[in-house]
Amino acid sequence: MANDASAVFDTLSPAVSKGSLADPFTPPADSALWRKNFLLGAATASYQIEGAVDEDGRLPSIWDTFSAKPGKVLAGDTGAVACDHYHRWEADIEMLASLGLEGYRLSIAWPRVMDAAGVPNRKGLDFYKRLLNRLKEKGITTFVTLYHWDLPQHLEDRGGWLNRDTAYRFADYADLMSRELAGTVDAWATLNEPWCSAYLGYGNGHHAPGLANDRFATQAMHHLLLAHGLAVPVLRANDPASQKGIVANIGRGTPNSDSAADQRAAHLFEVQHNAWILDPLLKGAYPQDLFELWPGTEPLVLDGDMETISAPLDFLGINYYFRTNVASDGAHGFRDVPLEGVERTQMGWEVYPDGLRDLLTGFKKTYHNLPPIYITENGMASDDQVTDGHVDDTQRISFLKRHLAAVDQAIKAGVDIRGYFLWSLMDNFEWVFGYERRFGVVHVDYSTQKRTVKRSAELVAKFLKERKARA
Ligand code: GCO
Repeated sequence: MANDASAVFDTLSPAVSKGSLADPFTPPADSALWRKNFLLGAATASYQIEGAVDEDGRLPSIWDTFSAKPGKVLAGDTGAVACDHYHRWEADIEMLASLGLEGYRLSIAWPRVMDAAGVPNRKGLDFYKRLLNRLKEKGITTFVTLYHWDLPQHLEDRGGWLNRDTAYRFADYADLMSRELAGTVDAWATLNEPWCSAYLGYGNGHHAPGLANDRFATQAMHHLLLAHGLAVPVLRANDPASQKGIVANIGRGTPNSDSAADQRAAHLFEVQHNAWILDPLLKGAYPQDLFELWPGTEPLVLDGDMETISAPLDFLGINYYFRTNVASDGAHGFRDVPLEGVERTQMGWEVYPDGLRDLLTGFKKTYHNLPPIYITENGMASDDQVTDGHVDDTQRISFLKRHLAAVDQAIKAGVDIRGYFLWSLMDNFEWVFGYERRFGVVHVDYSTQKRTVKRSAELVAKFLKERKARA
């Protein structure tokens, strides 16, 4: 069971609990992170933590189907149990609150709250109502993602995101959820990382549903963004007091040499990772360079679609993890050129905080209507082990400090960044890497479901406590 969350401060490792000033996390005094209105929280997602995949009428999702296929997920792991959050949510929220985190980003499992005919599932709805009401009772700001990849399988059976109708079904789902949860959600994000859903799910097949065709990727992306655009006015009508936005993962691509070909390759990398999503949302048009990279893959776009997609946003969620070094592939694209001698995480991702700062300051120049930004995911995976009841995740502490410094630099450069969510509150199902890759600031022993607060979380809690005392 979860450790006694209320005793978090009693478990602080000696170096921290004695109030050591030079702890390795606390930001410098002039950092914008000391502003009391800068929201600091943690994030999770339904399929990655809930488990209970066959309980209370939840229907199968594409990730239940995909992870059950041999060879798709490391060690054959699935989200069937995960962190058993569906049953342990009260202790998990206690733990979140005891760390002093001010915000919590969660996602709703579409298959848990509606059936194939669109009929609401009361038990599923009640789970999220209880969870959100408890968060509000504790004064925690709630960021709710409607779609974090767990598409109902019955919709995939009818074409999934290749079927335009799925966008309209998503708007119906957004209508139900915003009517049911209005007043408990401070910010709605329609989608999490459409790039992953479209490219990994339909482009290279590495993620559910596992289709691989560039043409599929661009059409799936169009229907995902259309779903977003159809949902935003519905959310506005049903829950006017909340913020509406979307969450995009962004990629920093750097050229392997100063050659024009490699510079072009880095540009095309960032078109494929960033402009493919941000241009439709903020400019109402796809970047034409994308179709240099993928000739002949223009999606079918109907009249009015781009106006729908570029509905004004209250915020843009940004997920950032690493930099990719690229060179020309000698044709019309790019290829990864992994750098030697750089710091990497358990995922093999390069630690590169400057990429976050540089992308954000670049977006401010590129998009005149760039909405306020929340860093909705940032963090790293490490092979964390519990020793004498503690987890000394030194690299994560350093990673977080450096990326928060990059956020501060972007703010000082004029980027309107209003908050930051750790990925993740707890270790969880890391998609095709299963449970081996640990992103949490809280360790989960999957054999006992015991939660152990890692030193990174202790230091974040200490900073938040100091910040609150100064307010
Ligand atoms: C993503 C997803 C998360 C991942 C995290 C680490 O950004 O890919 O939102 O679900 O677990 O990013 O890969």
